[in-house]
Amino acid sequence: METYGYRFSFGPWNIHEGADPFGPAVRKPWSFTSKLQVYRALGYTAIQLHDDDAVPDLHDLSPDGIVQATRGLRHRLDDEGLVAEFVAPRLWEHTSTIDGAFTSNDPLARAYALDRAKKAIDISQELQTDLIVLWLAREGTYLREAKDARRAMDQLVAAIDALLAYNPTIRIAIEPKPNEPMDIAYVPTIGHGLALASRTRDPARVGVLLESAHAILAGLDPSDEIAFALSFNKLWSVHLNDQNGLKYDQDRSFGAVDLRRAFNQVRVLEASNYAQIGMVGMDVKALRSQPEEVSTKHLRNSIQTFLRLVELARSLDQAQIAALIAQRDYEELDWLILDGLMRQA
Ligand code: XUL
Ligand code: MN
Repeated sequence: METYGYRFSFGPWNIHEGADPFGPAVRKPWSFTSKLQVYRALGYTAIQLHDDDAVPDLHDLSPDGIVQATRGLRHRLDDEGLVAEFVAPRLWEHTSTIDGAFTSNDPLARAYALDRAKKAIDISQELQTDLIVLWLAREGTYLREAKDARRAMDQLVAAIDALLAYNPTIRIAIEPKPNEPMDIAYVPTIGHGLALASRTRDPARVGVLLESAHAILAGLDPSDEIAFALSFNKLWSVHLNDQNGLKYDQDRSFGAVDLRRAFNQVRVLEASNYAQIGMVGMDVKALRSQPEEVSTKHLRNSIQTFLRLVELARSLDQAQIAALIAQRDYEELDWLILDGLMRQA
């Protein structure tokens, strides 16, 4: 497969059983091993991992036990020809983090979150990746008056500082999301992520991961969010996918809802040579209706759409576009893009 220099990744949670808040799983679970076995065939060379994707029983293991278990995983990744892109502490499922992790009102919960994030860093070191992703899932409120939003920012900075101090080489990418599971999240956009980064002890080691659906849920255009992060040299990963309006987080295949919006994300990544900067993660989920034996097609579709849009971006006549912009003939430019998208179809 010609990938034009791009490297693609996804996480084991992107092959899933179809459970939603209103109904149970509808597909048989795949073993972790069987997931690893489909990566290369689908065109993916890297895996994204939560800490407990890497070491499922991390709560029961000593620090040494975690290192041993991670080493075993690294051999399995080597065998499949895969590298780890990042490790993300899963700070939203444990009972300790019901009311938040780093911003919980309970000091014991905050200590749990910090300890767990340090374990994720230990795992990342064994997997030979320096990237830690923080999706601050429960850092926000259901009820405004229940927390102090200003204090929450200080708590987030203190937590990130503690992680940066724990390991002098890791980089932390914040993945913003405006809502879900919380009603209102404290770090909803790339701008918030970067502002937070600037307050830490080592801003050069704190960047962002942009997820298309999260930007759309915030009412923003994902390609502008990507460009904003790129302009600060802070786009360290992406979760490309798609989203039909301001609904629940859908994680649709990349480009499935709005092909032009997808094209613009690719166009902006292309213009900054992102292939040399980071990997292209696909945070996509199969529709619940999809039968089990064909439940990885969303991963195939996302990569194919991305690559077709790279071809379109590279085929456009930049001199012609510059001339149309100079003439302010944006209708003709509109047609050039629409025509290109329809030809790709
Ligand atoms: C949540 C989300 C997660 C993170 C991984 O909406 O996008 O998949 O990306 O923890
Ligand atoms: Mn994501």
